[in-house]
Amino acid sequence: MTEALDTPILYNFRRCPYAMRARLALVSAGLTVEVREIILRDKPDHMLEISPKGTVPVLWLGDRVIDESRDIMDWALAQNDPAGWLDMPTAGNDWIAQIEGPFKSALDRYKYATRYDDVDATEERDTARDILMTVDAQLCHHDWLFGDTPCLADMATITFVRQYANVDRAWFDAQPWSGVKSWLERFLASDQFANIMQKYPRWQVGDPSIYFPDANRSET
Ligand SMILES: N[C@@H](CCC(=O)N[C@@H](CS)C(=O)NCC(=O)O)C(=O)O
Repeated sequence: MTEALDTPILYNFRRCPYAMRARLALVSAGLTVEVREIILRDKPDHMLEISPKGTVPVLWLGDRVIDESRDIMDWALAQNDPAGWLDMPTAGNDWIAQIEGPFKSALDRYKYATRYDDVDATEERDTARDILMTVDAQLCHHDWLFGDTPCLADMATITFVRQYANVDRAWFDAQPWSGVKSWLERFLASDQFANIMQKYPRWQVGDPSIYFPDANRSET
């Protein structure tokens, strides 16, 4: 019988939008984890042992594995939610479902069109754009999706919007959606984003523990 770890272990990949949103929730909940940075083409044996599906993020609690980013967010915020991210209207869950489903599907086909048969990248780009445009007006009225502060619906989705914007930054910047653009800019300029994007060396068996968030950084 394995026991709960004092400090959970996070198998992580810095640029993965799923891992990014998990880290955002861990920071917001004030939790510390041991971070093990991986590379996707050579995953650690222990990570695959505890989560054979082989996606990041994976949170290892010692007596339990959480290997879906949304579940990591929910687990973290259930313990501590000082910023009130869970306080959101039901439309927040609808928005998260839109982004995780049709938006992400179109984003992958837009970004990696050559990996799919018979995909028109421009059509996929525009499908995703139409989804973003449904929230542009509300983001013109306030800084975050449902008010002046971010909630789970912002933080569970904005890392995918960042990925979308980066496929063709010049095209994204030329679009007329001022609400969505300022939402993303606000996030990219935030301390939270800086905090989750610090770099960690690739983890190898036997390495000393490295913690996330970095104590020195999180005090700033
Ligand atoms: N549903 C999963 C998806 C995670 C996911 O697909 N992560 C990608 C990286 S962004 C991954 O690990 N892919 C496996 C691979 O490329 O080998 C979650 O929410 O955690």
